[in-house]
Amino acid sequence: GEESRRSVRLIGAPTDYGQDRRGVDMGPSAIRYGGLSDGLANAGVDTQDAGDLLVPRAEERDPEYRTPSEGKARFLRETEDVCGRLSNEVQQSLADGHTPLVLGGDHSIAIGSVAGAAAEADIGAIWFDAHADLNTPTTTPSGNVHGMPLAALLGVDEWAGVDWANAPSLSRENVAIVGLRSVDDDERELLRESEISAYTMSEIDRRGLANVVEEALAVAGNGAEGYHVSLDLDWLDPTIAPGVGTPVRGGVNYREAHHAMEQVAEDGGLRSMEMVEVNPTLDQHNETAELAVELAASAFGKRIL
Ligand code: NNH
Ligand code: MN
Ligand code: MN
Ligand code: MN
Repeated sequence: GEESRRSVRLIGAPTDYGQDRRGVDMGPSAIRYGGLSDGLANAGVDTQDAGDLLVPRAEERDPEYRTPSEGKARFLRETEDVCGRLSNEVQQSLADGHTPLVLGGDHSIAIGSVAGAAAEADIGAIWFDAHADLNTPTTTPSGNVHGMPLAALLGVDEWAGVDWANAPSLSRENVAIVGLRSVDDDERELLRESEISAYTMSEIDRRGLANVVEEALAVAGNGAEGYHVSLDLDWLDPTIAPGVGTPVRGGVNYREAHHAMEQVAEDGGLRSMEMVEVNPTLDQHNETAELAVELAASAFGKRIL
C-alpha cells in the first residue's frame, strides 16, 4: 500500500515567564520567519499551523507566588495557565492525527507539551539540552521554571506540592538527557541515584554522539508508545546557536546535531516535539531560528538523496 505522509501541526507557545532574559517569547515568530513551513515541506511532511496560544505579557502580571512548600517559582500561576492550554492543544493534535511540533517560548512550556503527549499513551522523552532541567521550586538556584520542567514531568519530590505539575507524565527509565554540561548540585545528586539516563558532553566526546543518541532512542522507546523530543537550542554550541538566554560553551556542532535528528527520523518513534529557548533579541541575523528550522527538517525525515 501507499505509505501515509506524516502531518505536522505547529503550535506556538510564546512565553518568557520561565527565565530572566526577555525576548524568548518572540521565538515562534523567529522560527516561522526562519522558513519552518518550507523546511518541513522539503522534509516531505504536510504542515498546518494552529497559530500561537495567547500569552499575557509579563508586565501585566505579578511574578511573586510561593508554592505550598514555600519554594520559589516565578510566574508559576501564568505557567500553569499556559501549560494547561498547551497540553490540551497537543492532545487534540494527536487525536486529529497530527504530530505536534511546539514552538517556544522558554522551556517551562515542556510541562504542557509533554503532559499532552502523555495523556493517552505511555511515552518516553529525549531531552537535548546543556542543562538537566531537574530543579524543583525548592532546589532552584534561580526561581526560573525553565530550569525545572523535567522534574515536574517526573514528579520529583512531588514538585514542592504543586498539584497541577505533579501528575507524572514520564517515568525515569524512559528518559534520556543528552548534552549535559551545566548541572546544579541537587540535580547532580538526583542523577547519581536515579534511573534517568544522563549523557554529558564528556561522554559524547568519548563515545561519539551517534552512539549516545542510539542508546538514548532505545531508552526513550523501550516499552513505550513513542517518545517526545524536547530540543533546547542551548544544546548546541553557542558559536552556531548564539540566540539563547543561557548559552554554555562546549555544545554539539552542526553536523552532530543534524545527524542526531536524522537518527530520530530514521528510528520512527517520534510522537511529538518541541523547540525552545530561541531568543531572537540575542541572536545574529536569526541564525539560531534558522538552525532550529533545519534541525526540524532533519527530525521529520529530510533526505539528501
Ligand atoms: N539550572 C539553571 C536553573 O535552574 C539554569 C537552567 N537553564 C536552562 N535550562 N536554560 O535548560 O536556573
Ligand atoms: Mn501516560
Ligand atoms: Mn538549557
Ligand atoms: Mn532546557
